[in-house]
Amino acid sequence: MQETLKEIVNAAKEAVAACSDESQIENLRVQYLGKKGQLTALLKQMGSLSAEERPKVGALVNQAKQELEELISAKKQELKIKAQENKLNEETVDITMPAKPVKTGKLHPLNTVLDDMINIFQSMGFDVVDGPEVETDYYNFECLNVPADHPARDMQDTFYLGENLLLRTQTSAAQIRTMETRKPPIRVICPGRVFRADEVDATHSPVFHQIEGLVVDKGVTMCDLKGVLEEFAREIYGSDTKVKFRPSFFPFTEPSVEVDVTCSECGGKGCRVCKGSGWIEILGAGMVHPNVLRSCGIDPDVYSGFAFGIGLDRLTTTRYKISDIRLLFENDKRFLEQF
Ligand code: 2U9
Repeated sequence: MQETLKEIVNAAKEAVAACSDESQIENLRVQYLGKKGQLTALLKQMGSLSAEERPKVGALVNQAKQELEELISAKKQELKIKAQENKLNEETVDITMPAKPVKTGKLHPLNTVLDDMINIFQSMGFDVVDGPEVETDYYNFECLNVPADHPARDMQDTFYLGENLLLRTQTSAAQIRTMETRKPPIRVICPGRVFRADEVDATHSPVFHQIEGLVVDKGVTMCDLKGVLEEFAREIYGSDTKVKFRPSFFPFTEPSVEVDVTCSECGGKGCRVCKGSGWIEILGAGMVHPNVLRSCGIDPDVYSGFAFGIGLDRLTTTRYKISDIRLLFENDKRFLEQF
């Protein structure tokens, strides 16, 4: 029996030494040490030995069993480490390989210009306020001193959603709400999408963008309006830009002005862009009408204010020399990737 034991142990040692993968070593463990394994079988034969031999052989078998257990578990560990190393080697990243190009998104040109404008007004102390695109007739027209028979209130010019609901034609309502909820001093700009029932062509779209501004405080005058708008124009078009204020009319401001800047294309000499005049109109503005202040609960005898409205789309098309406003809304990647 001792001979058999020696043979089994030697064969097992050889097999373990030759073993090269984890499943093979597990098979060997079962073959030698498992319930039906060769060493277990040997232990079962102990009954046939004499009482004198039994403890001696038993001790030898157990010793052999422990030796094989240790051998197999050491081999298992060794194979596991080897397998891990192989896996790591196979998965090595070649850091010299050129990376796959990452496609980055870009800001829409309208947003680039909008961000610039927000920065300019924020640097002058303006807050940015927002408002709904669906408005009531009251906030869009009535509160702004737009009379019932004004052409802007016509179905031909405004998108009505119901008797009293409409798509806002300007962002002024957000500023009305600001006046209703905040006490002066108020300094806000309100950028956003606005809607008018215009025919679509190269310079008109039924959806476009505005930035309106409002300042209300004690002692606000036309001088403040000129100072703020001149600063804005010079920041946008360059420090040598000249600014011209022409009298105009809006129901919500009195007096009202339209503001022109020297054409950035020709420097004021006259060219195709400014149609030979040397000037480009960029915005409308004025002193907030006393009726508008009154309808928001602000006493026009104590407070005064100025307001302005700037069309973002035209500012963007002139800055980037975009020939057709429709390009801003079509979201054609070939167009957008140029900015
Ligand atoms: C309040 C009171 C008055 C906003 C103003 C304009 C003049 C104006 C146009 C510019 C180009 C519209 O997009 S556009 O076609 N806007 O000329 N907007 S004054 O006046 C306000 C605003 C809010 C409470």
